[in-house]
Amino acid sequence: MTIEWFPGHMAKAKRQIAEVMPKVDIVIEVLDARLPVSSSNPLLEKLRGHKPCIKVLNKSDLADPAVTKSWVAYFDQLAGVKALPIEASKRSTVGQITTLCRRMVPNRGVPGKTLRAMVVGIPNVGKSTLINTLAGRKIARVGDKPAITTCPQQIDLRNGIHLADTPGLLWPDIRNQKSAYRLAVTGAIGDAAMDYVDVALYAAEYLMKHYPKPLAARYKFQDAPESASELVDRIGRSRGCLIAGGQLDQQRTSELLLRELRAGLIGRVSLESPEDFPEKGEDES
Ligand SMILES: Nc1nc2c(ncn2[C@@H]2O[C@H](COP(=O)(O)OP(=O)(O)OP(=O)(O)O)[C@@H](O)[C@H]2O)c(=O)[nH]1
Ligand SMILES: [Mg+2]
Repeated sequence: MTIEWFPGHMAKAKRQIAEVMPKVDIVIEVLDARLPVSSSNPLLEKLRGHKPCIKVLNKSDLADPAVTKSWVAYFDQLAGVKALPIEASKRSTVGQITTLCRRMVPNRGVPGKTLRAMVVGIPNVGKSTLINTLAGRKIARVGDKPAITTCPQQIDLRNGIHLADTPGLLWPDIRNQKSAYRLAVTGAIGDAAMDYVDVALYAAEYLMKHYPKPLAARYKFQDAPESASELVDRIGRSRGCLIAGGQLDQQRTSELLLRELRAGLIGRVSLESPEDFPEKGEDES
């Protein structure tokens, strides 16, 4: 299901988070490690005020490890913030969140003083997977399509920490064109919302610039293509994505490229790095 974020939904989501915020000691913000800024919503910074925050860089298995490292350094500089790369389904990586919570809120999480945390993030970023791993049991529904998790719950992690599952849903902030494209590349905003061919061309151009070697290895070419459309054309032809008359099936090729990129088949790819910010020439209104 594709979420359509209407002003009414946004106002409700904001109100729900604002209501829970005073009741929590720490915020666990789930971001996509491949695009930690584009997968955040700046509103959260306003809502959390001075509350400590762990920025969890999830899906780090799909992200470029060197870029993830520079994101951790970037976020760790911010007051009251610690960043942690994780894979939400892996207990070994998720366990560090508990340790960090205790360190960042030292007077809580002890007998008689529950440490209260809230998981927040945009759709499909891995909130439910993370909550299930933290709880050690299946509590929240996990889906591969963006969908709204309803049904508010308080989860006792049985280690002095209580978790509010919902409301922690924020909408992706797509006022910035680049953010919109990056989110679309990962599938975080509904495929219906953007033109597949456009998104694939954006991905192709980005990969040519930042990941030429893995790209050449995956699609087996010797000389680099000269343009994004040439790259898409070559991929399509080599995979037999053609329509009558031997013309390229652009739609099918675009889907193939995005599917393989999202599955990590082109390698571990990050879509933005700290050096990209602040971005110039963008409509930030
Ligand atoms: N590769 C990879 N995939 C992940 C990871 N964490 C979650 N996913 C996948 O991402 C998709 C979304 O995960 P969910 O846990 O449902 O995300 P959510 O934030 O709860 O989504 P909504 O309920 O729609 O807001 C699922 O297909 C998960 O399997 C991870 O660390 N690595
Ligand atoms: Mg969910």
